[in-house]
Amino acid sequence: MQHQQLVTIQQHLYEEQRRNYPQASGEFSWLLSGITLATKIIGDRVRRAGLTDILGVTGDQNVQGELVQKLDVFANQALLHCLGSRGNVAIMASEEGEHAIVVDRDRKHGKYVVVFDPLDGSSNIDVNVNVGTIFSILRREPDATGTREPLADVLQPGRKQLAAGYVVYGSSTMLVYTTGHGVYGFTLDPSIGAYIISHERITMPKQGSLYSVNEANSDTFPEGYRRYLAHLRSGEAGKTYSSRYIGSLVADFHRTLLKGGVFLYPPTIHYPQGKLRLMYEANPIAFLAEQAGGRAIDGQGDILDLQPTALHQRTPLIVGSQKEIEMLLQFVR
Ligand code: P6P
Repeated sequence: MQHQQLVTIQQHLYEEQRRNYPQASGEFSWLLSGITLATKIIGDRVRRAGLTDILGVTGDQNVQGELVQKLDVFANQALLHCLGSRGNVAIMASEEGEHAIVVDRDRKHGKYVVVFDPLDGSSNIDVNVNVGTIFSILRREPDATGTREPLADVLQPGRKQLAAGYVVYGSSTMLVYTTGHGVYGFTLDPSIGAYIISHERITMPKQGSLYSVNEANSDTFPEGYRRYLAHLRSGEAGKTYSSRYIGSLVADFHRTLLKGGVFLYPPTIHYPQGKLRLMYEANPIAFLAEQAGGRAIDGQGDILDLQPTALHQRTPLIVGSQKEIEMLLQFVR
């Protein structure tokens, strides 16, 4: 690679900040670097997951004498450690923790709330399928009364996100993020341990030719979803659709972001409210989709307009190209 193209994520963040927030303090970039550090630590462990077994785990200790933890516990601790030491994070909420963690910072310094799924799809690791880390960054609004509960700082609609992104641990480790000025992709160069820009301004095609859903549930989808999928399969939508489903949200969305089409997890008999979590799956994914020119809905309205009521609440999620979402609304709304 010619070195003049070697744009690291730190350089990109600096340039983005100078372009869009010239008065910014740099605190936000400092916060994001905590996330990128954690994901490098997580990625290293995910890559070695198989080896941990081969190298002989004796009880809870592996050959390096490290305590072998469930990878999602490890990923959670990596994020809590890297973010907790960033100084400007006031509240952290994780898929792994029942309650949000309040880091004792006054509102002047503790400006940010970070919500994350440390290792989404972790059950797929055993079969070497891509997994991912998903994160969402919110501002901790000023509170003149001094009485606002931490959870109220967390339960903000997705439209209030300052930034969102994911890291997909796949054939390469890729970080995709947005701060509201477009979607950018970075690929980790393990030889130098840096995320290098690989996808400038990712935009989702207006229509794709793939749909992504767990067909095993389709008999229990509401009827409008079943008719919609039959419509896509029929060719009446002007395209011959094919089906792709990995069963790991970050991997299924990453493909949809780049190729277009639609990913959907509708209401099912087991998950009448949908399976995916609003705060740390649907909201960050929806922010990225909209920033890339796509759309994300819950079957009625936009995901980003939903007012959360609980940290781990679930929602139906249909996300993808404008055309496929527009068609779905004709069948479901
Ligand atoms: P199902 C993984 O467990 C996950 O939370 C998402 O990553 C994924 O999209 C979904 O569940 C898959 O669910 O019911 O199709 O196995």
